[in-house]
Amino acid sequence: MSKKLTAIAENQPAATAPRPPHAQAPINARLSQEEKIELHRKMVRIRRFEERSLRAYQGKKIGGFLHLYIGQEAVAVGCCSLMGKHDHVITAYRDHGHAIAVGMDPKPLMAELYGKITGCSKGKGGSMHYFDPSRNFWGGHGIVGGQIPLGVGLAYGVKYQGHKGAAMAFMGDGAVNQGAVHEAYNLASLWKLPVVFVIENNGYSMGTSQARSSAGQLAKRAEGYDMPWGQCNGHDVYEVRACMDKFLTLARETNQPSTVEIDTYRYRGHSVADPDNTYRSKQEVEEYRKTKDPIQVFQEQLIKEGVLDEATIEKIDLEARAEADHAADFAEASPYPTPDDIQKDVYWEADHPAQRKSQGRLFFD
Ligand SMILES: Cc1ncc(C[n+]2csc(CCOP(=O)(O)OP(=O)(O)O)c2C)c(N)n1
Ligand SMILES: [Mg+2]
Repeated sequence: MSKKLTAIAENQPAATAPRPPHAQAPINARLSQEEKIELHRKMVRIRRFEERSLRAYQGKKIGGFLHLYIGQEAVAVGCCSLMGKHDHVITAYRDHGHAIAVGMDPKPLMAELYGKITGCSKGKGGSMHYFDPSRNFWGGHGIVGGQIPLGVGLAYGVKYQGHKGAAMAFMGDGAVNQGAVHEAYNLASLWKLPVVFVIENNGYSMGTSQARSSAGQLAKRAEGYDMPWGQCNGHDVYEVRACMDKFLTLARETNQPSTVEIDTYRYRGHSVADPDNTYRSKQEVEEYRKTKDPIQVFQEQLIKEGVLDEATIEKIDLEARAEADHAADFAEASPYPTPDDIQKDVYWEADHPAQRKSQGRLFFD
């Protein structure tokens, strides 16, 4: 039995469990009703966007990889809702949730999946390479753990420029054994850089459970680098915010890096083309859907608080579905890049030859 299923068996279902005090944490207690609804709306928008992208994939409009974030929405939404002007985000290839959470428009996101020129990476990146520097969102990276040293670089930049901010460097549970992650931990601690390493522990890396691949409590490895660490339940957006607020504040105020492990779960296969019935049972997935779904959990909480009612929930859902459909229509109607576009926006120096400073041959001269 996986660690995840054991955890469920030990807990009561979310609907009947006593509410943790996270709703009363200062960072949550000061949310307005509209801000609480916005957290809910963002999670619904992510889910409907991804469901629509899955239908497009099945209709052969999208090819290659499509790593869905369904089930993990509270993590990206909770973390990104805490961002200030000088905070930054970088993540791995399961990046749709983070992109919508930082405020990217779904139209260029869907167009990117379709490989169209109107995509956020001009159709050259696809699902794994969403990017929006204007929102301090630095991708979307396909090499497991490869984004983590870059996250340290973002934190270095924040400190160097004298800003009060922090970088959140997201990774999956499968990334924690990568050497680059440990090199990044080491430098972050040594140089006192304002970065929070966020492990989204969804229990699996492709088809191998965390229990079979990684020893010990994942975030606790931070202790070896003199960094504080935390762990929280990623099915509850309030808990994610309460936990991350503590570590982001530490980074912004004292340049203290840290690692936070957030327990979560994905309902779909690793990528949509992958088999999903060889390494976990259908019952396990169903159990999560029924008892821990982050949208359901938060919806019930907001109904209890008198913030949401059935009519508003339905309206939010209809709007999210319409938004996803419009994004697909936009993607469908957009043109593909031309062969002439293939060398554009790849290397800055190739696009700006007059300002080039380096010597030697560019890759595609
Ligand atoms: C360096 C490297 N090794 C292997 C792969 C192939 N690969 C892609 S995703 C993945 C599993 C990663 O799992 P995890 O970090 O838990 O992320 P999740 O898919 O659960 O979000 C692997 C091994 C890769 N992309 N990069
Ligand atoms: Mg994983």
